[in-house]
Amino acid sequence: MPSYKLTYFKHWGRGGVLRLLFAAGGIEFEDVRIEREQWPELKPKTPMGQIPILEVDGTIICQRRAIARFIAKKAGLAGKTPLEEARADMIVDGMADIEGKVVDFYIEKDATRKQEKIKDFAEKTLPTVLDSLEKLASPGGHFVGDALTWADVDFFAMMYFLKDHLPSDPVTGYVNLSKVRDNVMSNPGIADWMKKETSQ
Ligand SMILES: N[C@@H](CCC(=O)N[C@@H](CS)C(=O)NCC(=O)O)C(=O)O
Repeated sequence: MPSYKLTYFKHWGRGGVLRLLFAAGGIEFEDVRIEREQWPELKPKTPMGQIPILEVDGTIICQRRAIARFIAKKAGLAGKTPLEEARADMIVDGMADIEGKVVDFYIEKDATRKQEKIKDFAEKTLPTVLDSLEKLASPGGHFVGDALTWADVDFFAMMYFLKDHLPSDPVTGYVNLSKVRDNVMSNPGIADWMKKETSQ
């Protein structure tokens, strides 16, 4: 059994989905959550000067989606065929398209500008993506086939983050997407993990 050491900041951000994927697969890992003050010392030791990083038996990989795809494969959540894998990638890459705007409002320091950016994101950017995703999700609540994949978990993780930063829950009113979220939450490993995460 390889050893896995995941390093990220304490908050949800780009690391939340990775922790969830380990939990969904019942895979043990070392969950290292660093303080901001520790970052300058660690940065030069990372492959691309960024976290999250995952150390697998001494080899370090970075880039959130590469790490997530790797864990998904280990957890049996990458899709059952090459076509299913491509479809899961498609959903994840579709959500990656809006990440730049999320980061943009998240790091905005000016309070007025921040609110303007959030409003624009919540009213224009996000609905366009969610309308597409609603059509891509099945009525049973999966993006790929009829079983949980990392695409569902990635969607859940993004919505979990956004719920805390937008004026209202972005998934309200989307029937299929609400089911995707419910399905992710009813995975036993994720349900346990979220209980721990929200009690911290
Ligand atoms: N494309 C990278 C982006 C990683 C990234 O920007 N990480 C941020 C934290 S969320 C970081 O390392 N910031 C500190 C820095 O760049 O010095 C990924 O998806 O992993």
